[in-house]
Amino acid sequence: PKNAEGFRASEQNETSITLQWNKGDNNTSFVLQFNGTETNISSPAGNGPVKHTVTSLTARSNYTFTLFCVFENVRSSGVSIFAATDYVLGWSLRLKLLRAMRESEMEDVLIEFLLMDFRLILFGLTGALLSVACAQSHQYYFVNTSLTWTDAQSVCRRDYTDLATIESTADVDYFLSTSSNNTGKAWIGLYDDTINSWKWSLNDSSFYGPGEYSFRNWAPGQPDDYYGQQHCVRFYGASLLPVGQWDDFFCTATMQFVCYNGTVGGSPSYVLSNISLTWTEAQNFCRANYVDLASVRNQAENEIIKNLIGFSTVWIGLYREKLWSDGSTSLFRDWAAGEPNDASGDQCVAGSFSDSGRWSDESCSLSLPFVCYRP
Ligand SMILES: [Ca+2]
Ligand SMILES: [Ca+2]
Repeated sequence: PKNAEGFRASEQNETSITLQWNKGDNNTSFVLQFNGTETNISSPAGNGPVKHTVTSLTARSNYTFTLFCVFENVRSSGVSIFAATDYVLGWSLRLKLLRAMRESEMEDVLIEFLLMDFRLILFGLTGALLSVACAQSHQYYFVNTSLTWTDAQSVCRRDYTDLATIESTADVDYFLSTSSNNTGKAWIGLYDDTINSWKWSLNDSSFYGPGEYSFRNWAPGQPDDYYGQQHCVRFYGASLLPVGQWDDFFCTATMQFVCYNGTVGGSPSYVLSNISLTWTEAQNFCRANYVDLASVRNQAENEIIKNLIGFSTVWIGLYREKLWSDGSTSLFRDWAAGEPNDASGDQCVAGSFSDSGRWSDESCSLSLPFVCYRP
C-alpha cells in the first residue's frame, strides 16, 4: 500500500504530541512506531484526518514517529517525522520578559544587572531551568534586510563575523531576543551542502587514500533526501536492485549492518551483523565490538561487501550532517515540528520568531532577514 499523506505533528504541549494524517482508503489501518513500540490505529469513521495523541513525553525533547499504512496485512514502506514537545511551563513568560528588556533603551550594564537579578528570581522559582538561562557565547545582531542565504552570509562575514551559529537553548533564547517585533523567519548559519555534508563514521584521515573518502556508488536517482529526512546510507543486497549500489535512507529504520574489523593480512575485514538496528545504534554496536561501521573506499571494497551480505540490505558508515557557516561542529538542533522536510538539493535553515525560535529548512534562494554574530 501507499504511505499516508500529510503526516505531521498538529499540536504539542509539554508532555504530549498530537499527530495527524490523511485518512485515505476506508479499509486501511495504521501502525505507529515510536521509541521501539508499535501502536495499531484503526481508521475512524468519516472523512476527516486521523488524529492520534502520544502522551507521557518529556518536555522539550525531540521524537521520531514512523507511520505505516496496513492494507490486507501488508505494510507500506513507512513515513518518518520528527516532532518536539514544548518548553516546560513558565518559559514563554520568561522570554517575554527578556524581550521587553531588550526593547527598552536601558544601558547594557543595566540590562545585565536586571538579567542577573532575574536569574536569581528564576533560581528560586524553577531551579533546574537555570542551567540553560542566559549563558550565550556570542553577540547576535538581527539584520532586517531580506536577502538570499548566500548574500546574507556575505553581509555577515563583511560586517560581523558570520551568520549566527546556535549551539544551545540559551543561544535560541538570545536569537529570539534580537527582534521583538518580527514574527517571521530569519536565516541562521546552518546549511546543507550536497557534497561536503557527507561523512564517514570512521573519521581517520590516514585511513583514506586519494579520492577514497569521496568514493560513492549511488543507485540511479539517489541520493534523493526523501522528505528531507534521509541522512544515512544503506547498501542494497540482492533482494533490492541494483545490488551493491547505495541509497540514502531514514536513519531511524532498522536493518542489518556491516562493521569494519581492521585489516587481516593487508586486506580490510568486515563483519555482517545478525541483528537489525537503527543507523546510530549500529554505529555504537560496531564501535563497541569492532572498529566502526564499514567505510567503502573503492570498487574493490564495494565488491567484498556485496558478496558478504547476500540478500540483506545493510547500513554502511556514510551519513550526512548539515554544516555551520563558521565551521562549528555543534550538533545542537532545534527543529520545528515536522522539519526538516524539504527533499534534496541545497537547503538552508531559518529560525522562526513566532515558533520559539525553532528551525525549518528552506530553499536557499528565498529572501529572508538574518541574524549575524560577533564573538
Ligand atoms: Ca533515498
Ligand atoms: Ca521545510
